[in-house]
Amino acid sequence: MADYCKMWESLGINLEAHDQLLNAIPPIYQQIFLDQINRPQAMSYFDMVVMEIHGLRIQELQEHKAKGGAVVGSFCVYVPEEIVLAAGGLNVGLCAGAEIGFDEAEKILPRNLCPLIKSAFGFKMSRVCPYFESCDLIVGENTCDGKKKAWEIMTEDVVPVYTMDIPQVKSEKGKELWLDEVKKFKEKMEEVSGKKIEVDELAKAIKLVNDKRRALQRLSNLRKNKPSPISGRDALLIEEIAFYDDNPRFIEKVNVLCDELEERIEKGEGSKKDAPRVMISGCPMVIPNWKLPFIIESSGASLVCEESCTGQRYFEDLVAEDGGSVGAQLEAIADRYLKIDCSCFTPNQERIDNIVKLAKEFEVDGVIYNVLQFCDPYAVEYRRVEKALEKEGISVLRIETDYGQEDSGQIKTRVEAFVEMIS
Ligand code: BJ8
Repeated sequence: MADYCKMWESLGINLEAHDQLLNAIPPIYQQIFLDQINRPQAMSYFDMVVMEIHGLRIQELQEHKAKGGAVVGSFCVYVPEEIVLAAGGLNVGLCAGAEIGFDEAEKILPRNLCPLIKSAFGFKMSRVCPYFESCDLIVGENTCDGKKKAWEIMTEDVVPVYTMDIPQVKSEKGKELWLDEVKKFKEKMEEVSGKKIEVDELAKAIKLVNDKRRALQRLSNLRKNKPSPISGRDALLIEEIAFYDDNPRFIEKVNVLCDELEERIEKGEGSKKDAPRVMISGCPMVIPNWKLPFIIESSGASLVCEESCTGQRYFEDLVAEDGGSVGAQLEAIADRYLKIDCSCFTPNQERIDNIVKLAKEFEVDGVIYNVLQFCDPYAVEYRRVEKALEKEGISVLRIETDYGQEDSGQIKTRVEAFVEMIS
């Protein structure tokens, strides 16, 4: 990696702690990703992105800022990136998937809190995330209770957060509220960027983000083949990278990969033909939280789909591209985003139906339901998911875990037994 120390220093990064973080990734990455046999060659681009995770992309963000562009950090797929782009900004996902800085975070947050939230605080408070330090605006959202209260604390004690109010019910009133929030967010982005959002810029941004989602849909659809031409952990990695990579380059590289995967399908290459097919459903898995996918695949299953915000929920719906005015485009954006079936909504029958639909489409033999510790919405919704899958004769295993490795052995034992049962 090039020497980025000066850049990190200028961002106020704690270099010592940051070195520890960066040194921890290569051995894990080697074991989980690089040691796989017969990987698609086009994965080399995504390997480079991970190796340069705090280097090249951060440099690009600084160059963008030097030209007057804003960088916006967010924690949820509900934040409309089209609006950020149309204001000349770049959006980066700030969710964090490691236990870094938990000691710091636990000074102001309860210990018994979802690790995703604690990790976001930990990365900021221990000054090890150059994405966080590059942001001109941090956008939170009122989704689960943990997050909505955490943004209050973050604003008071750490860094100001602009919070979007997400309705809890998809009623007519809920839709109105959400459209209003989308309009307010447009105004906020105009204020941050000093640039008025015009119809042409917004149309381009909608098309660009749709193209990114189309590329991810293409990748996802190829995994319906038997055998899947790509491992689940590689596909998940790409879904994670979608949250911060340069959009045009990412789209091109995903499509190059898909071309290669189509050739592999013709040759019958991919995961073991007789491996049971598994879908993960539930909480997001953000870099570098690869624990569960790795356990599933090293237990002999083929992971073929992620019903998650780092997965289908991020790319399955597109924004209509035919809006002829900013008002119509904002409505189209609001419509598309309100289709996201996060478990924070009630009622949430769409998600239950979608899980069953995906399980059938991907012809899975079983579903592994992934709950991050202390995540009430996904933990409680499990009951309805389990009943719906059982009705269809699809087996499901619920795993509740955090970002630590202490429970890996126990999870592996349970996953192995499940994989054997569905084989
Ligand atoms: S749209 S899933 S990205 S809120 S895991 S912090 S729900 S306690 S991340 Fe999410 Fe948006 Fe919903 Fe998706 Fe809370 Fe659960 Fe933690 Fe979560």
